[in-house]
Amino acid sequence: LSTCQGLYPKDSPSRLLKDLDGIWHFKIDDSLSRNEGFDKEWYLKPLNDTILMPVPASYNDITQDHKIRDFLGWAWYDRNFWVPGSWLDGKTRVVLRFESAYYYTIVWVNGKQVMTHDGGHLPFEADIAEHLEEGQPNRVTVAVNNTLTAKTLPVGSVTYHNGEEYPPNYFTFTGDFDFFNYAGIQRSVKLYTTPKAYISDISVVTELEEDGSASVAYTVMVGGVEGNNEVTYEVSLSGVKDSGTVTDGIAKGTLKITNPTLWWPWTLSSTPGAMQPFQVKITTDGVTDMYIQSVGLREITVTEDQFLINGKPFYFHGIGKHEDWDIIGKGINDALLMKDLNALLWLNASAFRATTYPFAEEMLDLADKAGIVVIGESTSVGQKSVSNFGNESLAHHLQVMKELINRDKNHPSVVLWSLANEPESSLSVAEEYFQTLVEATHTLDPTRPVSFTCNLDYNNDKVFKHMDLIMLNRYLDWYQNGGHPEVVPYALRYDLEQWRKLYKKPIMISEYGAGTIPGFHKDPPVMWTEEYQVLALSAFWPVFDEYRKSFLIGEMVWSFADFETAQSTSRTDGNHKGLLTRQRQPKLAAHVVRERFSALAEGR
Ligand code: GCB
Repeated sequence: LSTCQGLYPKDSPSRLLKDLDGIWHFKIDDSLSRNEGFDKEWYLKPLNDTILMPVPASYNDITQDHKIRDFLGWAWYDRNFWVPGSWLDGKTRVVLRFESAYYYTIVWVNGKQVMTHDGGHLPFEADIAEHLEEGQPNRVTVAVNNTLTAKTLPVGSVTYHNGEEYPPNYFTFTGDFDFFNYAGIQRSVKLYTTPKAYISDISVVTELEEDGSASVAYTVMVGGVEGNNEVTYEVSLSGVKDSGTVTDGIAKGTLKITNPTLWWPWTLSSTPGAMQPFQVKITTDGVTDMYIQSVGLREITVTEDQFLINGKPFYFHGIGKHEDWDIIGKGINDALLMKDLNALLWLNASAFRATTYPFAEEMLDLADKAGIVVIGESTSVGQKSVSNFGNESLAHHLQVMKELINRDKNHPSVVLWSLANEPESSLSVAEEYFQTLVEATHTLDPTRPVSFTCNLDYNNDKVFKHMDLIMLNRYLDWYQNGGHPEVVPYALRYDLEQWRKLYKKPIMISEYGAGTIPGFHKDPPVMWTEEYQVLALSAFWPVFDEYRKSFLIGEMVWSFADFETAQSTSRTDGNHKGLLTRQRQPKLAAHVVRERFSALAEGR
C-alpha cells in the first residue's frame, strides 16, 4: 500500500477539487474484544448503528456521552460521495487526501483498503481512481485509533485493571504529555484530480547574494510518466521564467531575481509577509498539469549569538500555542484560526511555537501572509524512558520529520525545526538517537536550524551539543520556587551563564509561565491569580533585557490560551497558563505582555 504525501490540494486549470468535509456517520468500537469492526469487516458495508459526526473535528466533545469523550480505541467513520464520469476516463488521477487523522488510520473505498497512516497531525493521500464507480454513490470508510504506546509519538500507555474492585474490562490511559488526547478526523478531507503525469512536489530555496539579488533554486518532481514519454516544464516567479525537459522525474534550476521582494517578519519590515506565486507547468503528450505554489524569499542564518532573517537579527518574542478549542477540540475551523492569528497580532507577538505537533497548514498560510514566525515541532513529547528511544521510535521519528519537512518546506514563516519537547536528554541512548535525527533533519532540510526544547539543567543534558541552538523551558516561579518570583533573576541568570559556558550557541527561553484562573484576584499576588501571572512573567524580563543584547534570541510565553488536558489533581479543567482564556479573551497578563511585545518590536 503506498501512502504518499502530495502538494496541498488546490484547483488549477488541470486540477479539480471536491470537499468531503461535512457530516459523516460515526461509531466507536467499544465491544468486549474492542476489535469487532475488523472481526466483522465493517468496511465491507455501510456502517450501522451510527451517530452523526462533523468532519473536521475531534469527536470527543461533540456529544453528551462521556464514553465518546474519553474513548480509546478504534473509532469508525463513513460517508458516500459521487464523482462525475469524466473523472473516470482512465487518464485522470483521483486523489483522496486527509490533512490529518489521529493517530493510526486505515481508509477503505468501496470496501477496498486504499491507505494507512501512522501518526497524527500530518497529511496522507492515495490515488483511488481504480476503486471508484460511475453512476452510483461511492463509500469511504475510515477506522482511526488513538491508542498510544511507548513507541508512538506522543508517548502513552494503557493499564488494565483486573479484580473485583474494578468494573469488567476496566483500563486507564495515561499520555505522557500535557494536552487532551483528542482524536478523529481532525482536519479536512478532500478529493482532487490531476492528469496521469502530474507535479508531485515543488520546493524552492532562496539564497541572497552580495549584489542584492536572490538565487532561487527550484526542484519540481513529476510522477506518473508512462514509458519514455518526453515531459517538458515551464516555471515562473516574479517575471523570471525557465523551461526545459524533465529528466528522471525531476526538473531543477535556479532563477536569478535581480530586485527580489523579500519575505520579512512584521517586526523587521513595514511590508511583511510578501508571498509570491511560483507557477509550475509540466506537459507530456499534449496534456499539461499546472500548480501554483506560494513562496516567500528569505534566508536564515544562525551565528554564535544571533538568529538572522535576511541578515537582520530576529528576536522571538512570542508564545507557545496549541490547536485547542471548545467543542471541536483539535479540529480545524477557518474562523477560529483567523481569531488566533488576530489575537497573536493584537499581542504583538513576533512568533509562535507550534507546540508538540505540526499545526494545520492553513495556519501556516496565515502566518506566512502576516509575517509571523513559526517554530515547527515534531510530534515527540513524553520520551522519558529508555524504552522510548529504540529503533522503532527512531524510525517513526525520522518518518515524522520527513513528512513534516516535506509538507512545510516552502513556508517562509517556518524558520526552525524543533525535534522534540522535553525528552529525557540526560540518557545516553537519547544522545545517539538525537544525533541521528539531527543529521537526518539537516540532510532533509539544510536551510533551517534544528533544536529541541529542554527542561533539564545544563549538567544533565547530553543532547544540545548536537543542536544549532538551545531552547529551554523554565518554570522558575511556578514548578520551582512557586509563589516566589523574587528568585527568578538569580536562578535565570545563573542558568543562562552555565549554558553559555558550555556552548557558544544562541539561547531561547522556549517556555515560561504561570497557571491563572481567570477572575481570581489577590493582592499581594498569590499563585493562580491574574496578578500572580503578571508578576511571574515580568520577573523574567530584566534578565531577558540584559541578555537579549548578547546571546538570548527569544522569550516565548507558555501559553497562548488555556487548553484542555487529561483530568488530574494538578489541572483544574485544563491547563490555565494561557494569556487568553480558552475562548480567547484576555487575562490581566495579556495586556502587560502586549505592552512589552510592542516595546520589543519597536526595538526599545
Ligand atoms: C511544560 C510542557 C508543556 C506543559 C507545560 C505546563 O514544560 O512543555 O507541554 O503544558 O510545561 O504547563 O506544565
